[in-house]
Amino acid sequence: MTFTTAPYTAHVDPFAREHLPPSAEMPDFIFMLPELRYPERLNCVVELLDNWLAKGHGARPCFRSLDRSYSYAEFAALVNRIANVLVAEYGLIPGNRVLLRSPNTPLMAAALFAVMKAGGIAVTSMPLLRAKELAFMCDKAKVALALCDHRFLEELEKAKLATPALEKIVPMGGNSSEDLNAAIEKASAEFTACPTSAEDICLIAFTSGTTGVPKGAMHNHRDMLATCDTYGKYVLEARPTDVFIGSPPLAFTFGLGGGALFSLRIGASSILLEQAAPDKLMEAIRTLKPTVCFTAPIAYRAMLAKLQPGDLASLRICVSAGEALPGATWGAWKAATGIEILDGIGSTEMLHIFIGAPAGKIKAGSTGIPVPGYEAKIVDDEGRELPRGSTGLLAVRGPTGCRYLADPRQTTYVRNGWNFTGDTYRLDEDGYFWHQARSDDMIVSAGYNIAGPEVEGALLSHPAVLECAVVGAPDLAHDTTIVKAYVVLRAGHQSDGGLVAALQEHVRSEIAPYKFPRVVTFVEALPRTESGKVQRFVLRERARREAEEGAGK
Ligand code: 3UK
Repeated sequence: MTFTTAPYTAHVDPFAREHLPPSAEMPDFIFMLPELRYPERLNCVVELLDNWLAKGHGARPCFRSLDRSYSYAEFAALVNRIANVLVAEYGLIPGNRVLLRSPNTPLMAAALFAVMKAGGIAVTSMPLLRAKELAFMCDKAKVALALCDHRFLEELEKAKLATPALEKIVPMGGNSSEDLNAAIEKASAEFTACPTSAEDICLIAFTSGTTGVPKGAMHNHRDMLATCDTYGKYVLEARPTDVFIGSPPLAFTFGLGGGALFSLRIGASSILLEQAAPDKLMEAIRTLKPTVCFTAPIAYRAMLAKLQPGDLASLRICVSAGEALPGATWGAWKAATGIEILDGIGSTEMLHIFIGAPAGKIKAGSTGIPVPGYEAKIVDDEGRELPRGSTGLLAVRGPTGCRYLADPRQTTYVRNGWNFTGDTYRLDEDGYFWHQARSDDMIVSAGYNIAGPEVEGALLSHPAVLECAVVGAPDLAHDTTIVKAYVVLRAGHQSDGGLVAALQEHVRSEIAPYKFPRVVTFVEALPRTESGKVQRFVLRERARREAEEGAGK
């Protein structure tokens, strides 16, 4: 008879453990760097917060919003008070899921870390999500308790009617007697962290899903630190004196890292903005003088269009992710600010960035090289590794990886231990990775494979173009697919036939002529997901409709 000892866990509620993918479907986790050898018992909040107090750094700035700042000591006390309320008032048991719904505020960050410190699992949701999406998440992750900014209750109340899982919604940040604030005031500022295992799940992040049903990506306490000790340490190279700012929501793991984890790991501070559209972000940078900025390519382009000399003088590091950063945007930002944007590809499944070059090693237009601690390769459809110089599917592995919550799509993302992100990349002779397209966004036209983002990059280098997206459109008359561009113009440019011809000519002179957009349609804005990505499938659908309508005329 053989006896196996179950691995240590502090979770009393076994839900997450029981809904992990079977071990045969797990990605390989590799811990090559010495800093990635974490102890078996690990609560990430102790490492990110309590240890700074123990080191006497309690008076240092930790988080601030436009109207309030918190030192490390104040923030840690807030986390402890919320953790006490969660356990004593709402009966949180280690392993329980807690939904968080709020714009980026220090209170939202404190609630998130309180859940983790108490051994719970934070299920983060973006404020833009509607009742249907929230109900889906609560159902899927069996969330009984939700903490919700008092201004965003309505959709969640509606969701509660639609799912039996959700039992209680606690408003936060308001003045009502049921508000978390009221309970916090009475709670103790001391709380001993739940002695979680490094492998106890502490976060379920739902993919924003450019298509299809969202997937819940599960991450553990070790993962929270591993992203800091790889990307944060070796690529970002931020310092304790840095001040972070950014636009992505904390509910998007890009924002969780950039807005909270990376700064806490090194004892630096972070500015959380409730509203972070490019204008507001620029205004906050001007007045609060942060040094590190996290945002998406579209925001860098929007800021460029409005930049006055000296506006962003405090910044020394800029990070871009979520979509490919075209070389044209990189170059224009450098010319205007002197800063070389760090592009990086990350995913909800991998938690954060796994390919990206550090300052001084950047090739404009390329995503970069694997982050230390990660391995990346390009493979063909059968999973065979392709040599440098080839284009193929991106596969990665490292200390973090994909664990979907009870989802058959696990075997699409993870194959033979490698994570397949769904992107097509070219690996150049120097080992740099160049994003081509989401694999399902590749356009096959007259026998050629055309990567929409390459055509977009060429269009963007034309002065009239503010934003654009390129998709394949049916050409019903010739039974083929053609390249179609949807273009948002900069103010002051006229959308006429002359401009269409000029844009087409411009693309033909920038890249191989067969890639030029046969059709150019001007639009006011591009459809985007709540995390800011262009929804090319919406445009493909629109292009199909337009082709059919055109044929019917
Ligand atoms: C695409 C990129 C080219 C790519 C994310 C940083 O975007 C994040 O996570 P999501 O789950 O989407 C993942 C997919 O987005 N992508 C992201 N960054 C880039 N494509 N260049 C890039 N620099 O298709 C990827 O598979 O929403 C980004 C950190 C954490 C994240 N969750």
